[in-house]
Amino acid sequence: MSPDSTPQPRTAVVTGASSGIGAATARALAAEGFRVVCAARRTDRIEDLAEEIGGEAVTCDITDQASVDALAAAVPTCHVLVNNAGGAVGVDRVDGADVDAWRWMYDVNVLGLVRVTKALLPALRASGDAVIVNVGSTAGRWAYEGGAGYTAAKHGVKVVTETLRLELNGEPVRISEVAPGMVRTDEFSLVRFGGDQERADAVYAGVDQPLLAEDVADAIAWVATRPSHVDIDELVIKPRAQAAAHKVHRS
Ligand code: 8X3
Repeated sequence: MSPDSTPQPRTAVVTGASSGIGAATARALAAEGFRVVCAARRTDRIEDLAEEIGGEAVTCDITDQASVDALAAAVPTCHVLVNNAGGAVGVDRVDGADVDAWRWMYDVNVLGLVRVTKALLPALRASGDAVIVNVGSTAGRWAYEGGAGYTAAKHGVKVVTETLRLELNGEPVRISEVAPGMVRTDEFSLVRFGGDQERADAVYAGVDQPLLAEDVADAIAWVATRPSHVDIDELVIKPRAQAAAHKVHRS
C-alpha cells in the first residue's frame, strides 16, 4: 500500500519478452493487472511492448551477469518471475554435435534461468507471496533424434525447477514449470535452423493448429494467478494434433 492506501500493482518480470511466448505473456500478465517489467536484449521491441501495456522495459542479456544484476537492481520487489528466455540451435546428432551450439543452449536455457532466479530471489522473497514460472518444454520430457543439445538443456530446466522447489519449501515463493510442445512462433524454429524459413515452416507443415504464443501465455498467467496456497508444479501443454514428439498428426 502507498501512503494514501492506494493498492500498488503487483510486479511481474518476464525474460525473453521481445517476441513469441515472452511478449504474449507480458501482455497476458498486464491484462491481469500486473506491472510488467519486459526484459530482453532487443531494446526497441521491449520499449514498444512496455508502452503498449503500461509496463517497463529493461534491456537484459541473461547470459551476462552484469546485465542480470542491472535487471535485479531495477526490481526491488517482484511477485511473479517468468523465466522464458531460451532457445534451440541446430538439430545435430550426438555424433555430430556442435559443442559451441550446445554450450550456448545450456547457457541461455539453464544458466541464464539460474542467473536471473538467483538475482531476483531477494525481490521475490520481499514480496511476501511470489511465483516463479519457468518455461520448460516437452523437450524436457522426451528425447528425439537430433534434439539432444536442446532436450538436455530443457531436462536441466525441469530438474533445476524441482530442486528449487525443495530448497524453497517453507518460504513464500512457489515455483512452477510450464512445458509447451509444438508452438508456432515467429522465431523459435527460424533461430533453430539459422534463418532458413523453409526448414522452419516444415516443422509445422500440415499440422492443424499448432499452439500459438497466446495459448502458452494463457497457461502461464493461469499458473501465476492461483491463490497463494496453490502450487502448480508443472503444466504440459500441447496442440491436439501432437500426442508425442514423434506422434504429430499431419494432413
Ligand atoms: C518444444 C520444441 O522442437 O523440442 O519446445 O519439440 S521441440
